[in-house]
Amino acid sequence: MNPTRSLSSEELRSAAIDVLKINDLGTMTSAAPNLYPHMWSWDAAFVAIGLARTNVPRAVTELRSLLGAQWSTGMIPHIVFSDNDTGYFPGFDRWGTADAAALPAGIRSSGICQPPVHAIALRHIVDRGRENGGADQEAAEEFLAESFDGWLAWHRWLATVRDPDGVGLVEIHHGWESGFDNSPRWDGPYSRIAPGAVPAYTRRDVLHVADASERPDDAEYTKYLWLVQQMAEVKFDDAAVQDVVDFRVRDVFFSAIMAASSEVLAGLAMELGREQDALELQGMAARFRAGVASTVDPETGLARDYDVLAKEWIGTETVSGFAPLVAGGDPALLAAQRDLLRGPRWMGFPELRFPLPPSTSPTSDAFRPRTYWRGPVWPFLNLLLGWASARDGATGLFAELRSASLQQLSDLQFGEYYEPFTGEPLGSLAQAWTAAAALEWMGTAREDASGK
Ligand code: 2M8
Repeated sequence: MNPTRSLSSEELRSAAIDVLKINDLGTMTSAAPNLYPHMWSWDAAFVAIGLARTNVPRAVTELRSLLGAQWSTGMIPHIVFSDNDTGYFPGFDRWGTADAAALPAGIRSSGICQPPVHAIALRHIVDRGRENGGADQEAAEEFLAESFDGWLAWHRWLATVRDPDGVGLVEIHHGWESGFDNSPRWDGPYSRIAPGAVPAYTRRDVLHVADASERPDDAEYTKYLWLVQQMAEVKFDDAAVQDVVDFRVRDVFFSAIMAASSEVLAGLAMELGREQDALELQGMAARFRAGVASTVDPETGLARDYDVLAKEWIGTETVSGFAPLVAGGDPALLAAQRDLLRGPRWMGFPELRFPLPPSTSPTSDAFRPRTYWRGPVWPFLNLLLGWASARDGATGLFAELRSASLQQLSDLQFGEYYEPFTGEPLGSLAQAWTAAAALEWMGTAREDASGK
């Protein structure tokens, strides 16, 4: 790109569409061309949001493929392995899920899950279908009716198996379930894990990034594999996993997505005339919203995770502390969180290339500007924060996030994550959910910036 010339939105749109095409494997989209040659659960939801802006039937196919891998328990697995096995590690065999009773026949998947963004994606597909009318509307409505029970089963599984005590927080059993793999949020829980013998392995992820130090280190990786092994030993049976696994954390950001998505799914249930299901889903939304709000540290104003095994709060200053903004709820809490987000520890930190929240606050000792989930800016997260801001009438914050995100993404690299001070794209390039975020930002109207 010629830096002296400003980019037209048509150029950005067509570059983003190209990235989704490069990653298109037919009925699923790889998260990235080389580093992640399979379908990831929450990536697929964001990809579907982007695809809904350009091709509603293809967006439907994305979610249909993901739902096709749903376990008989209701769990939606975090990776659905494609046939395009270019050596991602750990692959299907290393996961050991072939012995899991709940794995559907003919499906190759991992045995853990990721945050439930899917109902939000379904809402986008239905809305775009209705806007376009005709065949798009038909495809979207048909998919809504056909898939609703699957999404409901997914939410029920999370609300029961992963929150057995009804505290309104989802318990996770691996940092990979959070999607924030090596975030400093998980340093405490991982520091207490002493892995047993893990069979020898060769990492592939470090071959696909310019600098291996951006990725989790080998000691972290061995712990990741140890947890997989613990779960595989009990064949990924839900009750048994909870008893044996060395990582048990109530993840506040996952819980916030559960709250927001349950509310959205309740709205879709009403449209289908399923009032009882809508009431149940509204109940889930209220419970998880309250659970998220209950974690807020009165001193920092940030929401916190809870380490179940160590019985302690995790107060590291990461972007997950803004979980209430995603969950929605008490207007005073949301207003305070918006002030904090715009303040000097986050979007207002003076040296930022673009005023967008880094994954860890630059004021924290744990901040690392180039290391994966320890500091870089993640574009898809900004889209989620923008969506929640628009939902809550925070049009000012929405417009700020939108404008800075479109500037960031005009480098046309669609980086997996970005260095906060230089704006350099890092990790994988041509990352599918980053391209999808660009398409969705472009599709949303410029909102009146005079709002909250
Ligand atoms: C990253 O996670 C995978 C493991 O699930 C990996 O590092 O191999 C995370 O950023 C996760 O949030 C994301 O869904 C996945 C694919 O983009 O990559």
